[in-house]
Amino acid sequence: MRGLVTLLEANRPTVQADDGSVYLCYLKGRIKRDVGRVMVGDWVELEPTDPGEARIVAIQPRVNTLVRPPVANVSGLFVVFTLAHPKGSLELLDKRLVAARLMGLDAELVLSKIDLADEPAIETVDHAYQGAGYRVWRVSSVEQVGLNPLISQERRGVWVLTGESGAGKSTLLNVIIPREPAPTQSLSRIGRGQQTTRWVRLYPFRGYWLADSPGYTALQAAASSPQAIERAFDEFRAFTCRFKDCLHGQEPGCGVVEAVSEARVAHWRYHHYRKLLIDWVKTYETKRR
Ligand SMILES: Nc1nc2c(ncn2[C@@H]2O[C@H](COP(=O)(O)OP(=O)(O)O)[C@@H](O)[C@H]2O)c(=O)[nH]1
Ligand SMILES: [Mg+2]
Ligand SMILES: [Zn+2]
Repeated sequence: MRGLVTLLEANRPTVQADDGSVYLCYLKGRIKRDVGRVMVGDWVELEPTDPGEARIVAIQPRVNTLVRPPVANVSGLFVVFTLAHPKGSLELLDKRLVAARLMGLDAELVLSKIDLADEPAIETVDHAYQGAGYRVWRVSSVEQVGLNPLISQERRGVWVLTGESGAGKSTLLNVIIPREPAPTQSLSRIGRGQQTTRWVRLYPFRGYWLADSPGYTALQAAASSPQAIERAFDEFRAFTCRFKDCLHGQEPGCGVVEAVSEARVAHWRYHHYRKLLIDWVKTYETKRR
């Protein structure tokens, strides 16, 4: 039978089979040698051995893998971002969104802790990212505001909560999936690189899977070209440049630069775009040397 690895605790995979039954599994022989470690998110073939136990006999090829948290076959990301307490970095946010795009993942923006943030600041960020083509959800997990629209949205596959430490990921998960609570960070510990969630675990949720991830999440994806970075900024599509391959720098007749000057594109998004391009060129030149 087929199943999904939902937890890998102390190297023993827990698998939920298609019929909903759950098995604590082990790997044996060739599979163990050839494939090595399974990952949370792997689709596997299993053979029940004892009640509640099964042997994994095959692992299906992975579509993609995240390293932090370690999850395979990811469909989408909730990028959790807070404007207050502690205020998140818009640059890190944009880097995450670009990395998601380069990996071909869906991404939705969760503006968290809206009970603590200024309304105009929330509005500015919400507007910018909706304009960039993202679904934006404004939530307060503590006051339980805005959660219904977020959870009612139809999704498929495995979705991972990502974002800076202290953004409110674990708190959000605790309110939308009632269960034994994932540990949240006391505010005094934020920023010390504390790992409060130990194992990645997938929870079945409204027709898809939600990953509870370790405290520190990161996305790494290298762009193959400057154009790949440019394409990750959807809001640029609305403007026309004189040159078809315009990268919106010093080129004459650039519609994007004009849009930035008219505040029709968020200035920080443009600024981060240019930084990513410059970083890309630096990396490229280092590699060529
Ligand atoms: N006021 C308020 N505090 C929140 C909210 N969500 C999370 N927090 C607090 O922010 C801190 C960090 O949250 P946590 O979920 O651990 O962040 P994580 O590192 O992203 O998992 C905790 O002290 C939470 O209680 C919220 O909606 N409103
Ligand atoms: Mg957490
Ligand atoms: Zn341009």
